[in-house]
Amino acid sequence: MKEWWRKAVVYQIYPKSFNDTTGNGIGDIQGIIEKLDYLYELGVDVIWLTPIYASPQKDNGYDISDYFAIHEEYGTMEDFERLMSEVHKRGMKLIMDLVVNHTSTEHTWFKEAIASPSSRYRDFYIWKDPVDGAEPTNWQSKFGGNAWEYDEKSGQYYLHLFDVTQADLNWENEELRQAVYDMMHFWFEKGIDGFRLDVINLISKDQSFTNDDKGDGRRFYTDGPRVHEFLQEMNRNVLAKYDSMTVGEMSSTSIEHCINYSNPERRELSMTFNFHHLKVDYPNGEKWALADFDFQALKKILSTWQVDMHKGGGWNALFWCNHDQPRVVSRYGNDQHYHKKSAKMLAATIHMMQGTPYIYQGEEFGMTNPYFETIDQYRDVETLNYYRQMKKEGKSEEDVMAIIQEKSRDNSRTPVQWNDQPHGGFTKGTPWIDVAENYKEINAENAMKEEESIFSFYQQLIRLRHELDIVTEGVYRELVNDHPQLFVYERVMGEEKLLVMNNFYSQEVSFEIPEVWHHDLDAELLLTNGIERKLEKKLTLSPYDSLIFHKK
Ligand code: TEU
Repeated sequence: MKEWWRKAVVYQIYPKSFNDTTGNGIGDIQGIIEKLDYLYELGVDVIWLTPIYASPQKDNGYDISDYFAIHEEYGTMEDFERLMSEVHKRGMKLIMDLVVNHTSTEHTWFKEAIASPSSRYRDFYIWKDPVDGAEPTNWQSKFGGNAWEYDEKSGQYYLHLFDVTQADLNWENEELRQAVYDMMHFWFEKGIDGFRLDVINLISKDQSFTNDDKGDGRRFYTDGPRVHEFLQEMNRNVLAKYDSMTVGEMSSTSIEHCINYSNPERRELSMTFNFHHLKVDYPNGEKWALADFDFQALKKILSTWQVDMHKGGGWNALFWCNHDQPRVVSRYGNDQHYHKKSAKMLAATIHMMQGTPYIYQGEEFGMTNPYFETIDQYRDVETLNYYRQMKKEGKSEEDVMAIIQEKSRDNSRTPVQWNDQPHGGFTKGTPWIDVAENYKEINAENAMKEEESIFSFYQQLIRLRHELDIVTEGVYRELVNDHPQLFVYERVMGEEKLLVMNNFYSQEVSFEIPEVWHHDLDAELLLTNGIERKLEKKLTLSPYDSLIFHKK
């Protein structure tokens, strides 16, 4: 029996924006419980909750102050236990977010560490003396600015690769590692089914702590020297004892490393997220700038990861959206003129690949970027930092806002649009962040009523994955590789084959299907977002058409 998670589809919940039952404008655990039947109907197998632990919420929960407590605004431990049992009752599974590259500076470990350099917790974090009276290295925080913060009292700096309130943990310290494993046991003993591991490939830092004369420092801690050793230790100590699934979030990683993280023989993690396919609209690698997405690069990256991970026995997490990314229909699709059509096409593109697909809340009915007009509608710490930075560099308000509208992490953090009631039915109060204006048309209730909705298309994609082994196991091959507007691939398992054809543009296109399919014109059409038709040697695809054929 292959691992259960190979056939699973995961649904990601960002609790703060999911469903508010108290009227305080912030989503809560009870709100999740109320929507479990909806998720069951969608057909997903696993729910991933982004952090719900006690937190000052400087980074919406990725700054944890107590790993053993539930953030008050979300509810209580009893609420959490009820959620878990309601999830399990429906035959679904629940995974939590494990954020152990850093803690909040409000965590008692850090408070003791900063209060007294002789505390046993001092070494749980990374402290360095100044060099020439300044920061120990030139490493940059992912949220802008230098990654070191000075502590007057001890005259040392501590490292924070993210916000200044997110202090990096020192994984060289064995006691710290043991404390992390104990905490993981606590949650597994409660009955959770696994973890999504936040920026887990950053936990092992090169101990020389040298200046990066070529970059921002990432080469000194990305897939660092002891990361595989640490994950194997975590596996031996914790993961191997439970029938769990784990997905590592890998920042700026490589295929070679991801094979090592996820090949079962290595006993590290079940699968990995990488982000290379979500950087094809970064001009010269720069996130805070605008460019059309590079379609050829997108295909090449996705295809290379399909082929090479398979060869190396690794396992991909498949996704377009999460709480850090703009909405894909606004990004690689067309939310103005082909909203439904392009949302479905994008879904089909990754759901027919090998790996475990992730659906981010609202994606299943095509939520879009909100296109907020003023900076005070944005909440995200990274967005606000870069707003200030770009203004300081002399960019105009108009240019800065145009960039933020496309790039901000808040694009995915607006409230889930449940219906056409005020604030999209998310809250009876005032939401912590505005709902997108299009909630009256684009909402879950409408999608459930319509016959050919994006929601029902996702249901069908999920069903195909559950029913057909070829979707999980078939060998992937890209076809007509350099076509300027089509992404075509096949999956092959023995005699059985799938042909997946997607038009990524709003121009109609005629083309001759790959020769290897010329003898399989009796293949059955499994699913399309357009007009039903037979497979023919010459096909015409309408704007954003997606076609999936099956040859048994
Ligand atoms: O994100 C890690 C990460 O590097 C990015 O996705 C980051 O948000 C992006 O590079 C900024 O441009 C994870 C979490 O998903 C994110 O929400 C947290 O803020 C971050 O870690 C710190 O815990």
